[in-house]
Amino acid sequence: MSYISRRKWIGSGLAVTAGIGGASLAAPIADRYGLIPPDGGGLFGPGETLTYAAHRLVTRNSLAREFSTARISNSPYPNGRPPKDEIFKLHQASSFADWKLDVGGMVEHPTSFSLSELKSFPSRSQITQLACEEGWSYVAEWTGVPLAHVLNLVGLSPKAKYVVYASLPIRNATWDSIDIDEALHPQTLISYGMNGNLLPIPFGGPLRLRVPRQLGYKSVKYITSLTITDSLKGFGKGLGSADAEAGYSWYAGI
Ligand SMILES: Nc1nc2c(c(=O)[nH]1)N[C@H]1C(S)=C(S)[C@@H](COP(=O)(O)O)O[C@H]1N2
Ligand SMILES: [Mo]
Repeated sequence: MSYISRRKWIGSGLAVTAGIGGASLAAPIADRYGLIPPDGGGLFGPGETLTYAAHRLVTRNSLAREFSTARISNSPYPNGRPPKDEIFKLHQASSFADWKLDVGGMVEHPTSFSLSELKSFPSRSQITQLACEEGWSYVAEWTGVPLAHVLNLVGLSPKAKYVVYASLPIRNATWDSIDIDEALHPQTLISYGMNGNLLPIPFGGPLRLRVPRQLGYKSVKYITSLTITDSLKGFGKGLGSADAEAGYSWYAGI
């Protein structure tokens, strides 16, 4: 038994509990570990709680699959059109020289990073799959600075639980959030490169959060802000993301 960690036993216990008595019985266990997701209430709440808590207890440090260069998709599909908004076009005209990523909230040093600063930090490249909840996917190489690096630079408060991220306010702006486990995971990138080039605008250039362990909608394009918080209650309807407000799962682990 020694080779199976206590966390894994608790995770298996959660799954067994759900099998016998329905997902709602998992909630008290999840609560004890601080693993109730922001959309853990309502009709689908027990299922959301079970999925999130079981993933976090059992596969917290697992890696998203990485592929060989041979598997990179020839024609990746950009979901949505490039922004036509005037404010975006102005940024584009100046090659995004004034694009900023504001990092604030529960950090010691709130900081506004320029693109060139972000590009000067240690980078990581990884070939992963982006999978949309609608059923299509593609494989590409993403390059960027690990979100963990930037969070360490600004000094995360020990109370921090979530990172909320949002697009520039344009027509197809959106916002989402991830927990600190996902934020500090080495494959979670603030991404500015794709397949060896600058990240193309249709794919979220100049800056996109790339969260390869979760469905495509968590990889928000055109990001300009990160807000670190201990609660998602003050953001929108309190469900943790625009997609959760539209009826999708906040936790979209794959
Ligand atoms: N700003 C912004 N980011 C977004 C979206 C969006 O509509 N606006 N769509 C999301 C969804 S639903 C998916 S599946 C992926 C698609 O990524 P792709 O355009 O690289 O295919 O982007 C995500 N990021
Ligand atoms: Mo999607």
